[in-house]
Amino acid sequence: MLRDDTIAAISTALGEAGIGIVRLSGSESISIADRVFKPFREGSLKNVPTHRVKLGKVFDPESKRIIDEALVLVMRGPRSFTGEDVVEFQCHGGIIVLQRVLELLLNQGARLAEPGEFTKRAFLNGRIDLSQAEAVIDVIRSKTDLSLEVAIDQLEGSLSKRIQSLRDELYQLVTRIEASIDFPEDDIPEVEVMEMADVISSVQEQVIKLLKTADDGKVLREGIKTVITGKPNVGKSSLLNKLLNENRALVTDIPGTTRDVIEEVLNLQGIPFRILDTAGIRETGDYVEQLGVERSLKALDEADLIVFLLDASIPLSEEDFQILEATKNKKRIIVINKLDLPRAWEIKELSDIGETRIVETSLLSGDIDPLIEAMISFVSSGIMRSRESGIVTRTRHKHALEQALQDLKQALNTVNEGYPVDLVSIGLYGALESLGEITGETVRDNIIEQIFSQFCIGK
Ligand SMILES: Nc1nc2c(ncn2[C@@H]2O[C@H](COP(=O)(O)OP(=O)(O)OP(=O)(O)O)[C@@H](O)[C@H]2O)c(=O)[nH]1
Ligand SMILES: [Mg+2]
Repeated sequence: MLRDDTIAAISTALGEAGIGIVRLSGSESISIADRVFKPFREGSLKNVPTHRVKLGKVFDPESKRIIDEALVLVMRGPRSFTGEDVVEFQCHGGIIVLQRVLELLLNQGARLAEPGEFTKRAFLNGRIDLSQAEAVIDVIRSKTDLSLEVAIDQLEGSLSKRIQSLRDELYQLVTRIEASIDFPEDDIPEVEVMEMADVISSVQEQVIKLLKTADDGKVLREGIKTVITGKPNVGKSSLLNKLLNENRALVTDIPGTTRDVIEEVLNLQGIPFRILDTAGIRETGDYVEQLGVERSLKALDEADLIVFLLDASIPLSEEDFQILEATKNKKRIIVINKLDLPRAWEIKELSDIGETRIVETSLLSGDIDPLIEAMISFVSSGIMRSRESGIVTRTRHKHALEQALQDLKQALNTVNEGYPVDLVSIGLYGALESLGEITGETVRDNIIEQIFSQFCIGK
């Protein structure tokens, strides 16, 4: 694909709004923009200094019809987001207006941008590295203040800097090893075995430290998948509604009310919880309900946290024990509900629940603060810790760090076993390459394609 052609896209969300932005990037940006724009005051976009705004009319050069009034912002490369000449049209925020302006630019020779292509160019032109490009998506998709904070941190280069400094340490070591191999007669002292081992284990420790943050990082980026489960009619949908403080899901006294999975995001002290209300689990002859139950079971399987509801007012049943068994290896909180009604069983009848937290409440008349507290304590301590030391949020980064760790272990082994130093450098090169995948120095093209395809058009 050509990299110096000029791309265009609508960069704001499509819908009615005060303003909407159409963006151009590439060597022809300014001349293309100039052909469809007439400033109210004299002059043309071609001689506008960089980072200046002009107010004027956007018009169709063929029909001479005016399409909109707009503010046009010119940012000349390399001092722009993409590193190329960029022009932004700040138009009125209507769908048709923006589409007409975009069409004009395409007619004048721009090409419609692919999803994420602006950010991709920023990466390819060295304005940001790959982990920063990924952070751009994370900023856009942040679900809570805390997720945003971590994403901005990464965009500012916190992860890149840490990875870069680890790579620097390894590079220096490799260079010295190679020098001692290449020029033995030049009297460069062989790198001391102890010193090599020190450097490698220090890098190794830092990689381990980063890896430890990965689970919390994933939570902040993707949210904690929290599945509300239990047999029919125990109050699952009532709980969802109470957590959200709105009547999101249907609640009736008919068992089997919820058929499909309902998902909503809930922000608890900055931690995003993706709450899933599911169909009550039971054997059923109803085909549609059966499909719902299958979805519930699948959700249980993928859950990070399970909130398992039991009805205190009716005796425990076979279904309750089956769900108890099915969730025993998962992180879970048991909620005993309907305590406003006479109690039909006692907690001790729930044999073998291990460490599971139990919360007792009435969703009809009680409060759910103890449950919320249990949900937060399930995650927050780790997250608070890792905020201080930078944080790994992506599975891709986690895998690269794990690979680097393997290579470092191997390198350390060869040192300790007294193998020739050139064998040590093989492990070090492996680690360098794995770490470089995070920042994008050594990453394969298909991975880059895959990363940018997750973006929306116009970003
Ligand atoms: N008395 C009493 N009734 C409750 C309580 N919580 C929920 N209910 C009632 O129990 C019935 C079932 O509530 P839902 O929230 O629909 O139960 P569910 O688990 O989602 O049921 P399914 O979707 O059928 O699996 C409704 O009539 C609720 O009003 C409670 O704490 N006390
Ligand atoms: Mg329900």
